[in-house]
Amino acid sequence: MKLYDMELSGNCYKVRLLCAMLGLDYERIPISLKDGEAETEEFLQLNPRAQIPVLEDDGLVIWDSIAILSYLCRKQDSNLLPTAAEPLARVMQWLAVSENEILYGLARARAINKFGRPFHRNSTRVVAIDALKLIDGHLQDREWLATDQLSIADIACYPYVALAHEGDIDISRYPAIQAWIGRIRQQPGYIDMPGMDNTPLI
Ligand SMILES: N[C@@H](CCC(=O)N[C@@H](CS)C(=O)NCC(=O)O)C(=O)O
Repeated sequence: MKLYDMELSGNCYKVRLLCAMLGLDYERIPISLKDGEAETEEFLQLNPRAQIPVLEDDGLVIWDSIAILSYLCRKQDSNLLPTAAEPLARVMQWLAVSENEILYGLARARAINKFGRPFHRNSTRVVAIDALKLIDGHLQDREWLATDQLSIADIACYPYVALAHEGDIDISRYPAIQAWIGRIRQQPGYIDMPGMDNTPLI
């Protein structure tokens, strides 16, 4: 398998983290967004959205981190993506949060600071805080987001929460989130990405 990837991308890291947890080997193809490498004719053949991550598996091309996480889980028959109706729906709920509140809040707050992206700081911050309150409230009496065990819902929501400080968003007033981050980091196969050694934890 080939992963079109960027070290500092939280979305790419979701795939790297799942592969590490599942013990999957793959080749990393680095893509530089700032050099326009996702906008070349060749790359647009892989992903017309001009985004990473993209996975290539024996001629099959899959773009979008959620699609890649789902593909790999089903291919490996992993219970990180359950198949029964209710737990599957619970995972989908939190994948939706990862692509909405977390993307428009936490990920964009970070992208302003880290990549100079032209998003609106204050409105981004409001959504980021909403995301943290939602997740912290949900985790008050739960260990994991979707079910009673780790799933790709946790893997998809985790990176931009754990990198919130890079967008000047403080997670230290959300102890349930901090405890959840600690649990994820104890999972077999867990790997970090740059910036995660500075996540404020209890
Ligand atoms: N929903 C997509 C979002 C992917 C995405 O936005 N990737 C960023 C890097 S983290 C990207 O490629 N952005 C293109 C750009 O900034 O030009 C996913 O989860 O894969």
